[in-house]
Amino acid sequence: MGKSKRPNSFLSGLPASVLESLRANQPNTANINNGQSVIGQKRLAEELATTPLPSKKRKVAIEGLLGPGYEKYDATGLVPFYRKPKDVPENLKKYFYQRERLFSLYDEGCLLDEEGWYSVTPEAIADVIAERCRCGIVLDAFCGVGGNAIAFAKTCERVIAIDTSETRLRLARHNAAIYGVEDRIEFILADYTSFAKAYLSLPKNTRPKIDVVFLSPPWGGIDYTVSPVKKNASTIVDVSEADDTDEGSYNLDRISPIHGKELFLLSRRITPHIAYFLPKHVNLQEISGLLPAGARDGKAEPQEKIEIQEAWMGTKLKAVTCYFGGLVDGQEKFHPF
Ligand code: MGP
Repeated sequence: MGKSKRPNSFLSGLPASVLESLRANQPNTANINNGQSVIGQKRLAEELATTPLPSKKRKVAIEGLLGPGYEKYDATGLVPFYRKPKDVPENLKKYFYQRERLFSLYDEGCLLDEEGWYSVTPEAIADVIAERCRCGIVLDAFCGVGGNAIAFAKTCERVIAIDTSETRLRLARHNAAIYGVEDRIEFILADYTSFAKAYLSLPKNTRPKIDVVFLSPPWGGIDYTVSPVKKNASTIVDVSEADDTDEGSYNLDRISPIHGKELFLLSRRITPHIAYFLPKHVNLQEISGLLPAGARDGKAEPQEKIEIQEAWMGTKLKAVTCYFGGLVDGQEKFHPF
């Protein structure tokens, strides 16, 4: 995989018309890397100003977790930083006990909001994915609190990290600063589908190149393993042990913000090199159906394979990553970077 030259800013490489179109679709579209250009920063400051003033004691407790020199990245106070199980809400306790698997540097002050706690990719898994995706520019379409973006920053020259939540982007940048990689990541507050459509509206030769797209979308909340069976909507089946032949396997229509197949097809127009992070019981027939029929049934050249990598932690299967294009071992020659 060739490394591309590191650009100053991905957003600034886009023409004004695309930025306009992004803003029209998502009023908060902004690059949050540079303090001056943060559209949401003023609003955030106003929100903070309306919250009750902390007591003296509390003030000491929420002093910047990042320490002096890092104030502009510090998101201390946006969400609680838990040190002891007794302070953690009941619904988050099981994730808190795994905190050092999520971020090995958790104790240095990593911050997660509720969605982050249950959906961040554990660091060891994120590192494996990032190694496979080693390239020039990787786009992390659903950055969340930054688990994958931080891992990509260790293997790729540049990371474009997109999320619709300003809070989560700030937490991601804070966490990236703890890992010392914040300057390799460009955090963009936007809706990925609007972003992708605006990007694709550019003439091909003027688009800043994106080598790899990583998709780790919302799966439908913490109950993603519990699926209503379609033929009997009143029956709930626990599918945590299901395989892809079970009627309870996870279907791509449960992904948000758009159907998982549509999300994939949109991303494939950006690059053939896609890594798609999905539930352990995802319906593999559906995954195979993501490729055009000719490419998978021997009727067209080149044949394309999909590689499914299981992500285990100890004895537990956590999720799978589906690789496409040149990310599949042995397929680089059909899909050069
Ligand atoms: P889990 O099944 O909720 O956790 O998520 P665990 O600890 O295996 O649960 P248990 O009840 O079986 O013990 C497993 C992993 O899936 C998490 O660590 C996340 O990396 C990932 N994950 C979970 N959710 C709900 C999401 C999601 O909505 N989106 C994405 N992208 N990843 C998720």
